[in-house]
Amino acid sequence: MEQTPLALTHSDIISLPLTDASVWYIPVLFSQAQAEDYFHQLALSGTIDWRQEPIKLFGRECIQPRLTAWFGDAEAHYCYSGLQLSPLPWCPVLVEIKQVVEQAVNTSFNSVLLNFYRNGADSMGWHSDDEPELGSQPLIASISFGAERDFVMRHKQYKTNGLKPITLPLASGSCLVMAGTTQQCWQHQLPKRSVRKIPDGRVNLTFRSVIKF
Ligand SMILES: O=C(O)CCC(=O)C(=O)O
Ligand SMILES: [Mn+2]
Repeated sequence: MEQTPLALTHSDIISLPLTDASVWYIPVLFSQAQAEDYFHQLALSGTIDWRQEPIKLFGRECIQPRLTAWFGDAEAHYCYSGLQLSPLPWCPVLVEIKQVVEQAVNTSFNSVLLNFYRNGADSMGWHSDDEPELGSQPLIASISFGAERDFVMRHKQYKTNGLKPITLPLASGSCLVMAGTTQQCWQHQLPKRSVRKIPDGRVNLTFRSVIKF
């Protein structure tokens, strides 16, 4: 098996052959029953105080097309799309998920950004997770529970280097790891889809480590 930063217990790691990026996909980190249970706990049980934050996009104030929540160690402050986020303290369900993820990817995290896409109409636009507080080569582990959604990646120089965007359908219970130069050289998005095609919700958790300045 190719050298990865991940724990070697996962025989089903798919390494994506991308130029200027280190990306791995673990289709089944959580069983379907666990993933369904976590989706219910996070999205439907009232455990998470979901917010729909206003953000600044190209100088204009907009409402995010999804719900979010930010948890982490007390010092893990984060600035994201012009929002200054102070983390909520870890709750038991997130600690439980974090332990599984940390063991699988052999890395510890001090924060997690939660996104709740209520159906296909909710989305996230093109961006890189390249905020200075994540460091220059962050390792980000992204967990999905609920409806499968397409995750699309494009190289920042795709217009001139001929590299094609790639689309990864992220399954419920899966883990996508982005590391190395991925955030420097690539962007990603979660495009909008029709509600008829995707009537159900999806919760995404991106575990990150904020450098404490
Ligand atoms: O929902 C996803 O899979 C992507 C989330 C993401 O890119 C982010 O939180 O920065
Ligand atoms: Mn991102």
